[in-house]
Amino acid sequence: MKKQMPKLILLTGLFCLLMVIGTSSGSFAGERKMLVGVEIDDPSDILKLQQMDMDIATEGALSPIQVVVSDAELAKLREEGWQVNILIDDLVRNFEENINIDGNLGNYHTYDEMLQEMQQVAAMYPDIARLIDIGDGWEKTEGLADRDIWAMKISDTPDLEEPEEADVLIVGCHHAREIVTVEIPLAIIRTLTKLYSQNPRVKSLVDNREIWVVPMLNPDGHAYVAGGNPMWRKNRNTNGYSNPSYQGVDLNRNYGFMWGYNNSGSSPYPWSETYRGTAPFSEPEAQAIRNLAENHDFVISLSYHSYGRLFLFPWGYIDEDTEDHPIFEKLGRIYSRRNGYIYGNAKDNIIYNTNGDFDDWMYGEQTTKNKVFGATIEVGDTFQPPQSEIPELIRENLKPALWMVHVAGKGQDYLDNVSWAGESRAFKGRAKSNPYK
Ligand code: 0X9
Ligand code: CA
Ligand code: CA
Ligand code: ZN
Repeated sequence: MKKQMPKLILLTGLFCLLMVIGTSSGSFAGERKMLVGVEIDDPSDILKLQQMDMDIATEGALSPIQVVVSDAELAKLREEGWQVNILIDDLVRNFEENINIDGNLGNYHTYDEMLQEMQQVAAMYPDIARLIDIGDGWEKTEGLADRDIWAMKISDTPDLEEPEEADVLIVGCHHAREIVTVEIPLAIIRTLTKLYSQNPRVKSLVDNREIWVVPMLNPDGHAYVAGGNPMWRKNRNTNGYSNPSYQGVDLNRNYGFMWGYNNSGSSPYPWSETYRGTAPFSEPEAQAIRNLAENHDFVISLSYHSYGRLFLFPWGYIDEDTEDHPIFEKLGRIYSRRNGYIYGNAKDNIIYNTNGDFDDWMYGEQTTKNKVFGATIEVGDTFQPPQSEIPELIRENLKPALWMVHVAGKGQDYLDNVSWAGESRAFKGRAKSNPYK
């Protein structure tokens, strides 16, 4: 007995030491992250921030730019002469107090809550809804967790592929921390199924389209956020590292069109928030979308992100318009006519350049599949809105999303003759190519 005491103390001591090392070596476990506003004088300052590998939280070129920083990054910005204001001084504490109030994300859906709701909908509306497993999160491919990527197909005769019905794809949560982007696709699922028997317009959409809704493309990242890492963006691929600062691939940089075109629109380095992965479609989550898109004839796709109140479309990789620019602009005008979201592309300076993103591949890849009018919607205007704001954010995006589903089956003639009656007074419309003029 006497001999064992010191051993136990020694072991306990060693254990405590390991605990300390364990938390302090992880970049964020113990480290404070802040949300700050950085004043800029010119849109080119955004490129400078990108080159410093800053974690930019807002889009647009309007000052101030919101950035997620550690203490060291804040010091560096100030040293280099940037004007910086702290907006949220501890994002983890803010998350636990305002978002994760009950340990299961409050009214936001966790992965389990989402799956449960999708299972209920599929069971209640078997004539028009099919729940389909379209792939695995990275952790499942490694046997580390058991999360799947779930799609709901909504259409009449949902087991049949009906070529005369236009296909539409709606995806949420490429980025783990953008948790409100799970809620909008889920609301679309609820609306289409619940109102099918009561609302003739909804019935007509469901009967005449094949609508695929994937509320959570990044289930592992989302679970990591729910577990108390509110600023996690990427998937949970370890990239072969045990240090969390080197982990994760940005799923919205992993698509195979102009992948890695340059190093400002995506990063070759695993520690970056915009790490593009080792190869195009290296990640199982992006592969799931590739397989789905190559096996269906999507006409329009909507990818939900947050935040910025924007409707974005290609190109992302260069500052140029696509051949179909007039069509994209019309889609943007329709989407935003009531909610006042601003529409445009990287050339319009409302968004920084990206390469390997979902929209560019959806539209640009035209050999393994047809071209798809891929748009990204940046929901709302705060990073993780309090749960009380979820209904309003759903409301301002629900009808616009259903209009897109409608338009997908209508073709050019419809777009040429669409009526703009009822356009919002708050309508801000097309982005000015230089927001400073
Ligand atoms: O950086 C991104 O992936 C998106 N912004 S976010 O803050 N949610 O991360 C923007 C994607 C832009 N895509 C296009 N311009 N098509
Ligand atoms: Ca919840
Ligand atoms: Ca059908
Ligand atoms: Zn995003």
